[in-house]
Amino acid sequence: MKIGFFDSGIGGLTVLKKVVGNFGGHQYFYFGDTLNVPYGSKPVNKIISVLEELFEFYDSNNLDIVIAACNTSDSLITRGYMNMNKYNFKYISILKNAVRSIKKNDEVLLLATENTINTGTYRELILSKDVKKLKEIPCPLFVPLIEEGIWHGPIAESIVNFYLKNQKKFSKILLGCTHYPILEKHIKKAVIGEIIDPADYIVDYVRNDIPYFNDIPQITFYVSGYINKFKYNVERILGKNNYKISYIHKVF
Ligand code: DGN
Repeated sequence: MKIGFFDSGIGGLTVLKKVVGNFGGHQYFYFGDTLNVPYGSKPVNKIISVLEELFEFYDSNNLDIVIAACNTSDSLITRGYMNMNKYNFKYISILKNAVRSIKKNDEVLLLATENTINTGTYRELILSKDVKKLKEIPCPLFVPLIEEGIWHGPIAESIVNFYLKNQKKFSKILLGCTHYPILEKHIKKAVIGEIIDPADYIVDYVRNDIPYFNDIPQITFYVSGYINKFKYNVERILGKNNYKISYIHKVF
């Protein structure tokens, strides 16, 4: 099958890694818009126009499934900013899958980008679950930090603590940005609660659509910014796997 992903940068690799790990040898396509990262504070029109062109491209390449590996984009799409009916691929929303983790009476901490929180899409979906409490915290420094490759050590730890220092305990901590699982270790230290990575719920959901295929996965990365920097981070996240990987510079 042909399976597409998209994100502003490397965050969506946390989703790609879990999907490839579970479903094996398909053809995967990933667009990392590192020229425009971060999406969290970009004008909505800019994000939508990139997505329109990307989806046309994915559609004309006959992709079967496109997985939102970017909560910021999906918070707009799920809110109805784009007409998704015109595409032939099946679109998988990360927000709708993420909230399947939320149960009645949960006390939820949502960590996400400013744009994601501002759309109110997560808020609406989470509140419809009759939760006891919802606290939303935008963490705008997380994405630049992660794109810069600073994932461990005192700088990462102090930036996480800067946003989370006064938070104590929740039943669920929803990582509402695909970059954030990279800082999971620090987030776990700062707040008590069950960490939810929406990628796990996507894997569970697409099990009906994607069969396991025992072959070497082929991954094509389309990158709008510097390929070398992106490649370095891909190697850190995907590790030394026996995948067929190619990189193509592409701007939408
Ligand atoms: N990783 C993206 C998300 O899940 O929202 C976007 C992060 C960003 O560009 N700010």
